[in-house]
Amino acid sequence: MCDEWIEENWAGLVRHGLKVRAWLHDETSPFQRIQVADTEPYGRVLMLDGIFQTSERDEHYYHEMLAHPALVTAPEIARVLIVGGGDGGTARQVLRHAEVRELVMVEIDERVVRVSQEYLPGIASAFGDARLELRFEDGVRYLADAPDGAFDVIILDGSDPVGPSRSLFGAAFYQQCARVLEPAGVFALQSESPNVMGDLWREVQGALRGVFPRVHPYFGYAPLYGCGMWTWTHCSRCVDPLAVIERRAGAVEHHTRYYHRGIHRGAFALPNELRRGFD
Ligand code: SPD
Repeated sequence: MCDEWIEENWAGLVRHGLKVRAWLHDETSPFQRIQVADTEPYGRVLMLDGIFQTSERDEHYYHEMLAHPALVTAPEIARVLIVGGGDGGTARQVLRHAEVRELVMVEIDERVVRVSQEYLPGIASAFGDARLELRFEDGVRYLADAPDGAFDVIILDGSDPVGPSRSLFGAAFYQQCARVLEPAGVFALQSESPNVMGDLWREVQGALRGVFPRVHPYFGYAPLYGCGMWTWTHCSRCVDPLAVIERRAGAVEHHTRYYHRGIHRGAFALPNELRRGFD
């Protein structure tokens, strides 16, 4: 048994450590450092540039909450785009929906996908799905070149604003997402935690509100990210995030470990200290 810890240090403010059973992988790709460790509490864990991304034991909280609220509320879900998401967990959830006919996933770093396939095969299990087109390129450039209204749903699954994810934060990028989204579509993104990262959280919400008429943050767990409480945000021109398409939600609930319609409704109830700015 090795007596080591893998630790995330968030902006010099929070340290979150996991007891390591074994180190499995460590490389530096052209974009970032990629590490995988087998840990006591969460099984295998993927870390990018020192930031925890996903783990075998808690990935479902994050990936199910990122994917399904958008996919059970958007009027159409035939054409879906994921920006980021190299571990494959979000793609796996999106592809649970039979109505998805085409999923384009744009990940800048091919090594994240390959390392995930090797060490996290349960999370990276959907890469063989015939509906998936995997592109290794910069999401910012991909969106800049994409035609207006090309996707029914766009999902942004990036890291914190460090390394290659930095350009996926801010009004300029959200504006491109809005343009490439079908007018009645839904854009969903991971939007950090109001705990500890309060300034970043408010910045992201403010930028989204400058671009989309409807912006609804929602809450859940992401134990691996140290702050416990995590948020995602449902953005659109006109879609009510509580108007769930029952048929779709009912079908996906057979597969999910965390997400269901009750969780969906509760997640959009904002804590008092945050909801005031959203009235
Ligand atoms: N604090 C880390 C946030 C990382 C969010 N994205 C994780 C990618 C999982 N597919």
